[in-house]
Amino acid sequence: MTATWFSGTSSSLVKKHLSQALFKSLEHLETASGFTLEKAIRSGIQNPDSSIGIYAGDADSYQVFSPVFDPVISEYHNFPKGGTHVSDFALPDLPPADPGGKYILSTRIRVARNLKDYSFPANLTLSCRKALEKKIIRALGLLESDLAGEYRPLEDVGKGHRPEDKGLAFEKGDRFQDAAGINSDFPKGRGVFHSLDRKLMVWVNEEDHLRIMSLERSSHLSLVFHRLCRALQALSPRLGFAFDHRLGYLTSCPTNLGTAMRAGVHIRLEKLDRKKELLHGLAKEYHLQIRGTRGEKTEVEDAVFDISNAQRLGIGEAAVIQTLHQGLLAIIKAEETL
Ligand code: DAR
Repeated sequence: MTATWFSGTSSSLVKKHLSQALFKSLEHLETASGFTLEKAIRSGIQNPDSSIGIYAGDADSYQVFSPVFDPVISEYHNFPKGGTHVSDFALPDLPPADPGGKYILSTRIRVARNLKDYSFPANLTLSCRKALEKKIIRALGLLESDLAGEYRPLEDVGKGHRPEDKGLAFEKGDRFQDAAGINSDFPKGRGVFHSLDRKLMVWVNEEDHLRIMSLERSSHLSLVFHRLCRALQALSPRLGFAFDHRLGYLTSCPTNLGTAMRAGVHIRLEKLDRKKELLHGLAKEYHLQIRGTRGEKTEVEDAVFDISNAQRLGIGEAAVIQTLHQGLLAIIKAEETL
């Protein structure tokens, strides 16, 4: 299948940057956990409509297969060869972007994290996934104060025995993640943690080992961000996140490298909904991504947009939040002026 893929058509970045000769020069290599280039690109081979087409099976993948990953990363993130990533969580308090709650319905900031000493989700055996889940549950159980909460295995949440489980479960990954091996043994070894006020949520063993989310029904970006920082400060020493001085926090999909952070709001823009070119112009100016109401590859419903940061790599976390804040102020001003 791999041989025919090279002669076929695909819009993915990995197809653009991986020649058959380069593949042949790397196909015999294995990472520390036995991951191969063929496994890394199997999603892109099975889904020619992939935009990227490659996933990492462990932190080592980004070194061993760097002749493939690096050009994909440079093009996707507009990241210079030899570039480095510096984390910066020092965000000053910011005033709520929409104090009256006229436009912004909710704010959600999530980061992806993987543990450096474990294979990533595309390359996990069931026993490793379960051992990893146990390690993460122990760390989550030590969260204190407003971050303290409860872990629910996905196998239980999916059965719907408890009314309070409603809305907790995450879905099985899409066909791209399926082909990558990320969904293997679903829903075993997976689950959701939530603080008692549900303003902190953690998905365990979804596309990455952890998806840590701080969220609330307000436009108070810095309050949501500082809650996330407190959770990261508590979890990081106990779990040991995979981090690289060039690529930042290492993730399954190269699109999430760097901060591995998506910070966004659900915002109702009834006038800009009829002036989308103006909205997209502002998004471009403030490096924002506009998605449909239910996220990636969905439609806008009732003029509610999902607007978040587009930049991930080569920028600090504080700068991402400040740019998003300025962009939201500009968008709200435009909505009010129309
Ligand atoms: N669908 C895969 C990955 C796209 C980025 N989205 C993620 N990682 N959720 C593709 O290669 O198109």
